[in-house]
Amino acid sequence: MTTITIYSAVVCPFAHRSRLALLEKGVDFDLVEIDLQNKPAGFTDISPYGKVPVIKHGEQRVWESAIINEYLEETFSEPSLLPLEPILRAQARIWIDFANTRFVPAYSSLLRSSDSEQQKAAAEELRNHLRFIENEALAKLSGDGPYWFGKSISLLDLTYYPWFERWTTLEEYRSFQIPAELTYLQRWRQAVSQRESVREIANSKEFYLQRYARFAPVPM
Ligand SMILES: N[C@@H](CCC(=O)N[C@@H](CS)C(=O)NCC(=O)O)C(=O)O
Repeated sequence: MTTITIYSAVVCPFAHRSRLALLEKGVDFDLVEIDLQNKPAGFTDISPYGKVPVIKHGEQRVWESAIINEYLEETFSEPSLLPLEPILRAQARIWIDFANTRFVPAYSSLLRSSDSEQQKAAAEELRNHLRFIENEALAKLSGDGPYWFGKSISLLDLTYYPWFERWTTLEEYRSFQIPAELTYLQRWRQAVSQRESVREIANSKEFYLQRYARFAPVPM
């Protein structure tokens, strides 16, 4: 069987998404850890944008974490990580897009900005995004189960969780907590953190605090 190789960096939340998808699918894969500060010569032959994650599957390459995860979903159909109904698949893609275009940029801007006004604006935006996820996604889609789509884990959970594993960096460097009243979100985070796949590759709070300190400048 053609094996998959994933080029990853342990610090990278995007690569984390695709490693989780591989683990949830139970696919055999080889992991190549890339030092992003000192990329191997010729890395762009593998990863045209020079970023992780990228996967090699036989002669083929796929990059961009959300696209990789959909490729894995289509290539390894069991266990399925997307709902079957077209409207729910559309919902899944809407929320994956929300992660990439709104949630992650607000998160990064809060952590990375050195300007206290920008941080304030990013914190407000991120808080609104969390409320929106609580009310428009989890409250409506998760029903009786703890995951995004209820009782079964899906690509949605894997798409967002890496940023929640790193939340300690926002708590420590930006005093930004997930509001306690967002109870669906708290339940979701707890349930995903207990998945075998998640636990298998989880890193400690100390690890993230140490590795992310340089991305979190002190406000000017
Ligand atoms: N949109 C990309 C983002 C990937 C990304 O930004 N990866 C970062 C690490 S978290 C990277 O490889 N940075 C190296 C660089 O830009 O030189 C995805 O979803 O895969």
